[in-house]
Amino acid sequence: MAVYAVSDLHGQYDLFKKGLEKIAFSDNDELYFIGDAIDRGPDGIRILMELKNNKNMHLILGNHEFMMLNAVDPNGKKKCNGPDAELWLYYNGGSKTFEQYGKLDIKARRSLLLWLQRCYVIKTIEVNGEKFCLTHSYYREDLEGKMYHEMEYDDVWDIVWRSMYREDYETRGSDVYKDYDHTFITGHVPVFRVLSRLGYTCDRLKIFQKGNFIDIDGGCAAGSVPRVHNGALFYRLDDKKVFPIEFSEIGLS
Ligand SMILES: [Mn+2]
Repeated sequence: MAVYAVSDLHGQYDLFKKGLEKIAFSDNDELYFIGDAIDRGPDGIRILMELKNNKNMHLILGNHEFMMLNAVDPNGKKKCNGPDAELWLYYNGGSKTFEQYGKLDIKARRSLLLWLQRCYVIKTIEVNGEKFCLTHSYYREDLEGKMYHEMEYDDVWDIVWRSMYREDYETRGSDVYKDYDHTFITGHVPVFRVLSRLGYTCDRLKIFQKGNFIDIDGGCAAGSVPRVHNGALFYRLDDKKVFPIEFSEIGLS
């Protein structure tokens, strides 16, 4: 039995399946998806449905699921007129997700929204005596272990949008991790972008680590781009082994 994490696949269902195959994921294993399963890529709703339908798969919310929850009709109607609708549909690749969401029947849409509302935003788990804090991006001690529906909009916003590696003023954060003894597993900012910000080039698909902060965002938001080392990064918490899956492995590159 092993515990895995993956994040930011942004609708790349084929990479998701390839990754599960590569790690030989079984009923005895656990998978934590650390946010941004949807948007930009082709099959986000399909990834969400698979996470929802498997007892040993768990979603920690990302800013894209957060936008979706605040964009679509809360009762499952095929409408998108919530406060984040424009931000989601036109600026963050949500239109593809909304189209697929609309193909579900109203019962399935309601059930999906209920499930999303019961997902955690920050969750700490213990593997081999080591504490791993799973969060899409930021951390606040007072918000640990809360489900989405138990939190205020602004508090969720802080966790899923803010980062010490974002460049825009609005979402820029500081190193909130260094005062804790957990190992933080996060996504949100693609590793190649973090590296370029720090003045390094990204020579292959890999995780980024600084002290107790780990970023496993393989950069699927960009889709398959020639000469960019992006794809999925499955991370096994038990022994810290990384399983990279490049777009070329599903016939794209
Ligand atoms: Mn994100």
